[in-house]
Amino acid sequence: MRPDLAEGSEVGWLVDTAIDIVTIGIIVVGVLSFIIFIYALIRYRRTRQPFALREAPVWLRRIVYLDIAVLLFDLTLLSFNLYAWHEIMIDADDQYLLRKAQEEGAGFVRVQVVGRQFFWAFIYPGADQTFGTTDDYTTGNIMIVPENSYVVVDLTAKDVLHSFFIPEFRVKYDAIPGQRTRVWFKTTEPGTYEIACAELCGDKHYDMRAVLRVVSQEEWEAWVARRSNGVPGIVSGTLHAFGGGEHRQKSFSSSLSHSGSVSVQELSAN
Ligand SMILES: [Cu+2]
Repeated sequence: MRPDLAEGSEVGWLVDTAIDIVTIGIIVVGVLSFIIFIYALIRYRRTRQPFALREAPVWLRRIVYLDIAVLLFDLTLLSFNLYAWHEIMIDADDQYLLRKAQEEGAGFVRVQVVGRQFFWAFIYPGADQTFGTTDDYTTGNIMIVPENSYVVVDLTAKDVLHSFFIPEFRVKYDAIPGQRTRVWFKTTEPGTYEIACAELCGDKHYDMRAVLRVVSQEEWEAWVARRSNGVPGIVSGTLHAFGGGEHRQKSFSSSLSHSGSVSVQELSAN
C-alpha cells in the first residue's frame, strides 16, 4: 500500500496506522460509490427510463446506510488521529518524556537543529547538559544519537523555511526562522538513516540532506566525552544505501568552531 520503509522510531506506527485508515477508507468508499454510479447509469439509462423519476426507488432511499458507514469511518479516523496527536504532540513535553525514559531505563538526549541554505547543523549541550555554554559542540550534516533513547529536537532555521524530515522515523516538522519548534522521536537499534529537507528552500534544496547515525551506548558515551573535552569537533561518517533500493555512498567530514560556524565537506560521492 505505502512503500515499504524501515522503521527506526517506536511511535512511527501511529503515523503509519493513520495513513492506513485513510487509505482503506477511501478505497472502500470510492469503490462503493463507483458501483452505485455505474449501476444507476445502466439501470436508469434513457431507453429504459425516458422520464425522470419523481421519487427515488425504495432501495435507493436506504442508501442512508452508506452515510452511517461513512460517519463511523470518520469517527474511527478522528479518534485514532486524536490519540496519535495526543501521544506525539500534546502529552510529550520534555518532563513527560524524561519521566518515561527513566521508567524504561532509556536514554534522553536533547539536540538543537538549525536548518540553513543548504545544510543542517546539530548543536549538542555538552557534558553540562545546558545549551549556550562553552562545552556545546556542533556537527554539520551528521546527527549522532544513542540507541534506545528519547531524542528531543529543538528546531529552528537561520534564513528561510526548511523542513526536518527523517522518513524512517516518520518525523517531518517545519524549521522556521525566528521560531523554535519541537519534535521528538525514540530510537531503537543502531543504524544509519537519511535526513532530508522537505520544504523547497532554494536552488540547492535537493542537496540539503544529512545523515542520522544511531550508535550504541558505548560509542555515544565515548563520542560525548571526546567532544566535551574540547577536541575540535570533527565528525566523519559514511552513509550507505538510502531507501528506494538505490545504493549511494557518501562520505562526510564536518568541522566546526566553538563560535558555532560549521563547515561541511563532502569527501566523495558516487
Ligand atoms: Cu531546506
